[in-house]
Amino acid sequence: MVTAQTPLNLFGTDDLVNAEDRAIALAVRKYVDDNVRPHIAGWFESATIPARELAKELGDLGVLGMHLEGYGCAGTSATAYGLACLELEAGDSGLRSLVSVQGSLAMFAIWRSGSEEQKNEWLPRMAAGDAIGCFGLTEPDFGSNPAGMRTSARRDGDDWVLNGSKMWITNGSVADVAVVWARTDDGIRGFVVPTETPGFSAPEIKQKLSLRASVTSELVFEDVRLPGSAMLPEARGLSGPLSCLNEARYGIVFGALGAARDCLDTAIAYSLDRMIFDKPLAAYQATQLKFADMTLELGKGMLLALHLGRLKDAGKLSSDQVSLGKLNNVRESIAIARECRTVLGANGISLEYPVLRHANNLESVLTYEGTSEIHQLVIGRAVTGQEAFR
Ligand code: TGC
Ligand code: FAD
Repeated sequence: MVTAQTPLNLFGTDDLVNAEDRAIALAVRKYVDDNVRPHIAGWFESATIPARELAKELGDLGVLGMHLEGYGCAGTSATAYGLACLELEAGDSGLRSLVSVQGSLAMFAIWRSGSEEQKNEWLPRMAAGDAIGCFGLTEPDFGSNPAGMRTSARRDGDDWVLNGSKMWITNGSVADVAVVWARTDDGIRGFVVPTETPGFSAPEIKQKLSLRASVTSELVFEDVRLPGSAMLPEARGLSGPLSCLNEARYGIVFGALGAARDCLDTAIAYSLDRMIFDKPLAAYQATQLKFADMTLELGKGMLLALHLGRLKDAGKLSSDQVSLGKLNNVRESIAIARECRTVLGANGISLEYPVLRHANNLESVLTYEGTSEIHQLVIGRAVTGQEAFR
């Protein structure tokens, strides 16, 4: 009998992370274990989350916009941010989504492209979790191809008037501020929209079978009048929103592995307890072959994530490289989650265990922030020089 070790311990990936980043990851893991795990199945089942309370707690934990500098943000390494995403998603993809959208999309857009006035008004409150943000890019008819967006902002004197709608927007109905991308006479521009502005509404999307512990909404703009100062001055064209997506996709490279790790840990523990034909399920070769293959994919994904983290910390990470990580790690994580579900048999379909919840969540993760096919096409373009999107 040998002493068992976890899949990631076998890979020794902890040794690739410095003490400071590891301590941050452990603090996030403890927060998730103490404050999320006891409630998550109930939140998922009822499709309700205490978003405001969670945002405040996550602000206190220091993970909102944690890799940004200044304006109340923690200014950690990119690797620490990735590891935090991993630990949050080990709890639930919905929790990581809340943090991704807040920090990597809404806050990052303002941090990178906003005026000093916009940064000072929103970033400290968002970092503290006192204000929630959302990011409106996708429209009902334009998801993978945001260049076709129809939402428009037209000048009226010094003001802007916004009309149109966005679809599938995380945090939409609970947000205090929406970063909205719209077509103008000057191309695609971003706008900082306080959600209390007349003409703004955000009906929640119901009946989701995935990311149930996350608020997803439509955004509707009916003659939403904004001051001239609402536009993000430094974001011009589609590269404005796409640059924000790189940040959130990077978090998902790590995050998805958290869900996979939780599934694999759960399945291994279950198989050790579950007696089948008079011996533990873990002691059958067919089971161990599954675990060996899943361990390899989890570990390889972690090595890729840490490599991309190092590149990002060195300021060298390209958007094509982010696509490598997003495609591989989400695709492998959902495969791991589904395989782990088989190990649990009928118990695998119950919310008593996290496995099918993670698998269902990963269906959204596979689709948002660029579908797998879009990332395949990005990688295809990188290695052939030929565009195949259109
Ligand atoms: P294309 O002509 O390639 O590019 C237009 C301009 O953008 C630049 N660019 C990028 N810049 C930064 N980062 C990137 N990743 C970039 N990709 C392209 C490009 O250089 C160009 O700049 P310029 O200055 O020359 O104008 O654009 P395209 O229309 O051909 O589209 C390319 C494509 C298909 C890759 C892009 O549209 C795409 O990524 N589509 C997927 C859309 C997507 O991912 N949507 C996500 C919405 S947000 C979300 O899902 C949040 S869920 C979060 C959660 O809950 O966790
Ligand atoms: P489509 O673009 O219609 O794609 C349908 C299928 O066609 C996919 O399989 C796709 O890969 C494939 N396809 C597309 N183009 C090609 C091509 N050129 N070649 C071959 N196949 C192709 N968006 C936001 O802006 N903000 C958010 O906060 C946000 N949160 C989300 C939360 C959830 C839970 C979900 C599910 C989505 C969220 N989204 C958000 C939207 C998400 O980004 C889009 O769903 C995604 O970009 C895909 O767009 P679509 O759903 O319109 O699919």
